Amino acid sequence: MSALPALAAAAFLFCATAAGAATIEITIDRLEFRPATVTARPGDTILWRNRDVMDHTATAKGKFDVVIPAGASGSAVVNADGVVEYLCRFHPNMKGRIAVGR
Ligand SMILES: [Cu+2]
Repeated sequence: MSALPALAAAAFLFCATAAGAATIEITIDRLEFRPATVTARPGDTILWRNRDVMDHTATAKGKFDVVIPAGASGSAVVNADGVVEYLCRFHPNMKGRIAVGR
């Protein structure tokens, strides 16, 4: 998807300017987000690595919609406090949760 380089660039710029922001990695393996629940701070980047042979998404309505191609990765920055529930649009049984707090 053409949005991925832009996202990666945005993430890079953010990391270069925001001291203390972290990157939280989530692996997608056999139709599961692992770990399914993570905690983050506002400004952190969530990085999904897809080990499956099929594409997935990480989609939270109104927040982010990241396509993660087979064997590749994708990322999104979480900004607001609160719990973000997301799923894969292609496999709605795949669910994850990001608890964002300070
Ligand atoms: Cu999927």
